[in-house]
Amino acid sequence: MKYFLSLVLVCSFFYPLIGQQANPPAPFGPVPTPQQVDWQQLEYYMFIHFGPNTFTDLEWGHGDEDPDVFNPTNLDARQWARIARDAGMKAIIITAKHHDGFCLWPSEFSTHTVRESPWKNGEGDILRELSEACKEYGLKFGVYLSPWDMNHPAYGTPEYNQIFANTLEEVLTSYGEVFETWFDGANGEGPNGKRQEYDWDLFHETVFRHQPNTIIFSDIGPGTRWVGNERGFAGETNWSTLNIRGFGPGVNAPAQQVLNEGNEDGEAWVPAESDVSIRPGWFYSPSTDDKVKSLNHLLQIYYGSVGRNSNLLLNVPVDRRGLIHPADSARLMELREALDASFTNNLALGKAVEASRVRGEQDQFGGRWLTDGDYSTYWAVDDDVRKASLTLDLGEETEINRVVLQEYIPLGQRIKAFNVEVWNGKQFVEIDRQTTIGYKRILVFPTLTTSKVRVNILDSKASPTLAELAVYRAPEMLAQPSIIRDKDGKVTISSESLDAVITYTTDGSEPGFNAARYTGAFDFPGAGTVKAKAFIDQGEQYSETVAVDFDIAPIRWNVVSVTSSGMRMGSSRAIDSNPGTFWHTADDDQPFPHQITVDLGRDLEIHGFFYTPIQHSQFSNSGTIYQYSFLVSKDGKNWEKVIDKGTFANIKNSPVQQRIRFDDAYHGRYIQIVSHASVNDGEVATSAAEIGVITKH
Ligand code: FUL
Repeated sequence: MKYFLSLVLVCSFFYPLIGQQANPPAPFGPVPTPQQVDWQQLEYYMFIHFGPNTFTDLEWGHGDEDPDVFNPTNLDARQWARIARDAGMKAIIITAKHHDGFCLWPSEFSTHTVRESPWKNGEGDILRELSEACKEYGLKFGVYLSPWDMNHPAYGTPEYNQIFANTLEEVLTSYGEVFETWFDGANGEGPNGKRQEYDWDLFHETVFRHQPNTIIFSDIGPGTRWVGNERGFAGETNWSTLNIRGFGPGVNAPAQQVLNEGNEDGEAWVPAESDVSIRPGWFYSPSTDDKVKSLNHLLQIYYGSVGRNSNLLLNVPVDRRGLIHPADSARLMELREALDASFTNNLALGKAVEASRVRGEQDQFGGRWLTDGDYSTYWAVDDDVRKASLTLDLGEETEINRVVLQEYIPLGQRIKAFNVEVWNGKQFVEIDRQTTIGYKRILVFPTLTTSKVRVNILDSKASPTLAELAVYRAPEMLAQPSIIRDKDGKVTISSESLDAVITYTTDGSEPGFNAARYTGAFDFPGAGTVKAKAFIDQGEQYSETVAVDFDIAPIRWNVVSVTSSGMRMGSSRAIDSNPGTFWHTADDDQPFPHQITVDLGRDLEIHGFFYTPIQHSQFSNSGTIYQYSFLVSKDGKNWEKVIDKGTFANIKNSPVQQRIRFDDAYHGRYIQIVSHASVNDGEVATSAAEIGVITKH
């Protein structure tokens, strides 16, 4: 009896728990492998492009370079690994073999390797040095191997596929664990002028035989996919699922936009990896020492990749000494500091979250798991639920400017639409509305003060799950805005800083914090001044005011004639409001004078004109007008000469926009600029980046 009673007591004590225990949601759609889940959590790691191109100043070597050029004076792979670790990166991927075929290890399947170079008298092995340095600094090690090989004599023949597989085997069995194997899909001509038909099945089988846990990168994975650009930005909508059937790496890849955004109902789990270089090129060049991307630019890239459900592979090219240049390492440390200062203090940690729906009403799937700082626990809802709200109570008025959301991806990517609202003391107001979340989504918004944040899941492919909801108050970055207007009179204001609130005016007044907020491009086709200013710290800190004077936009303007037999560069580029493009006469041009005649579409009161010479450094000042005449006409037939043989005085040394004002106003619908001489002696050519009229007094 005693025994029976205690059994009843024990059972009734446990019964409620056992009885209401809800099962976790079943995985939905394609899900990541455990290796892909681990890989996704690396988030940020280093790419290193290094090889003969580093010494020859090329982006693509041709495979015929003398191995003697490869001779770093001070190579230290431990310096690379130390910098990567200090930068907060979790791994390094190196170009073991780029398109020139040069192997950074003494491969027995090539005669174009470090062994043939003078570096360490041909005894060196960069993969050995780097893989050991990675171990020492707690980093994972990965390799980029280009199947395209402009050096190998067998490239373009069936034998080459096996040779490449042997190469893979050699690399993947000699240097310990390789976390990622990076396949470039490029497929150009080899030394015999032939292309190779790649045997991807053989390559993949070889890779997995020796490195079963590696993540294979290519346009279509299978481990991770190219993000569709080399700028470092994933789509705002970014599914980790992709349709791969019928596609291949390289020429057979899905469209770049598809790679950028994934496919909502894609058949395979192939998450995006964003590869981008910290400098303009992938390989080191002394000419880019002063062109390392700014901190603001790198932060934009971080939020555009890691903040949009993609990993970030940031290239830091090693220099000719075999070291990371101080300009790059200094910038990486600034980035690390900015990210630490932004994301160390999660203001939501341990705070209460009220969930409108909870799976089986069970605590094990409740809102509190969103703020426990542990990715392996998650909030979930019943299978038939597609919408829900999560209200985070910060307990007191708190300054915030970042919200981070993470889906629990082992169960698949589910959420299709969500918004975030904050409590303003009276009601919730929306601050952002987006589509996908995935492994990680970071929302950036100007600093605000609130006590409650509400996340509404608005639509989901299956019952939503979320592992984490975090909020932060990141230090804000200030950057001066820039103002541009297109041919149709639409003004765009941008700022390198994602934190800044931008205000603007169009009436000449000073833009204060309470002036109109810039939220998107606006029409401003007439003459006038647009002023803009960037604010952070709720208006406490601000940039200089930027002002741009516009005259009427060239809407419906037409070039009616130009001197040029061939129109080498389209003449409409001289009136497209884009100083980055230009018109240039054909090479077989007629002798001076040259002219360009524009129909302004209607009669205007003309007080002057402007001429912007070519701004493109590559074309320097070819065809820049030195001596000019300017004519006006009402009907395009009878012309009035306003200026006869004037000169743009210092235009050769200072190729900036020239603004010429007339003593009197002229009325006309047609204008003609005549060139009598170029700035270059003996040159018979004319060009213009922009021309236009001044209609303001
Ligand atoms: C591209 C290559 O052609 C570039 O040289 C660079 O290696 C980049 C990461 O991938 O496809």
